Amino acid sequence: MSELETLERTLLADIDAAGDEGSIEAVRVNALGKKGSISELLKTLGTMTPEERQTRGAQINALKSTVADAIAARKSALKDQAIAERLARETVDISLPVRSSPAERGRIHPISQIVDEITAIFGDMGFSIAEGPDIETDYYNFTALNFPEGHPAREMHDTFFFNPDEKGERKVLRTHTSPVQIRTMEAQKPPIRIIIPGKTYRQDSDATHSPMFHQVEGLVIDKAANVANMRWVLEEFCKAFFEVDQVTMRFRPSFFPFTEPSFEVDIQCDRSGPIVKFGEGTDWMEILGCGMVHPNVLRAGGLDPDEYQGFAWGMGLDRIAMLKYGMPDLRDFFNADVRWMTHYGFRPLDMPTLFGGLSA
Ligand code: 2NL
Repeated sequence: MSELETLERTLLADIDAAGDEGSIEAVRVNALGKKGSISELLKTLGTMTPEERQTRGAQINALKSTVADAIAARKSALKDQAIAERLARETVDISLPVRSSPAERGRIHPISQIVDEITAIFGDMGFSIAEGPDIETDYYNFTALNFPEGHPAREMHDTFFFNPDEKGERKVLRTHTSPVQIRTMEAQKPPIRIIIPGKTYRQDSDATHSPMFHQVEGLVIDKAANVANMRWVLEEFCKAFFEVDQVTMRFRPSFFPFTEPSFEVDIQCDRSGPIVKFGEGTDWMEILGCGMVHPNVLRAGGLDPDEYQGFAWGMGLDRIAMLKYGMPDLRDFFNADVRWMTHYGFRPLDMPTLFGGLSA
């Protein structure tokens, strides 16, 4: 075997054996670099006779290009291999389940859900929401609402009183949301159409009473607002809220200091089965109280009873929520037990709307 053939075999074997881009570069420098084996051979061409140069020169150049091609091919193969390895190493398994977002896991409390539902219904009828403080003066909680000074009704509300201040005034935790109506009448001109959802407080605690509970009250004041308008508003509300096409309502005469006449309202239902059904059956269930706003209350709100009249109503939310969503004990509402919330809570992105369904 000629000396050139031996060199070619050795170099091609080195190229084959080079396992990464660093070793193939070393092979290239050894063969084709300034002092490489092939470069040294090319330098000998000058010492040859023209005939010798013709045959030997062609052989050396052929060797050079064979080796250069082999190096280039090996380099590109090594590069492809490196990319393939990196791609394999860095793959992401997109089929792995991701952790759910807070918006997926969080839950809306049934009371908040009920308030959102009621807001959607009355909002659709043109009502706005009014709010006020939980700590009230005796005036806004009682006097302005036609509870006479020293009247037993003030005690009947099982009121939480604060210690008297330096002027002897006793603040209270509001026993109903009605003070907000008085504040609204003082602040804005009729026509008034508002609902007031909020926390209320009375000294009472058992399976169906909590010392902090929730109410929604409503108030309409206009020049000719009347009992027929009130019936319509409350009937539309009940149909939308209980998600039935038909309800039968019963208005029984009652007494509240702030309305005259006053009514307690029952809706027809069927309680023979495991769940209460509305709009059918032979039972009645009390759901709210209402009436025409007492002239003294209009006066307290700065309105002339000879010019304006209005109607108002109030309902407890907690009992209604227990009923609508089948929750047996009111005290669980306020225990902040995440298992209870997971079971009874609502998904935050399922907002109640009249067109999309309230509690769907
Ligand atoms: C009930 C009954 C009611 C009102 C609340 C009201 C407020 C003003 C004037 C007149 Cl400022 N009335 N609110 C009227 C009738 C009944 O609540 O059983 N609530 C749980």
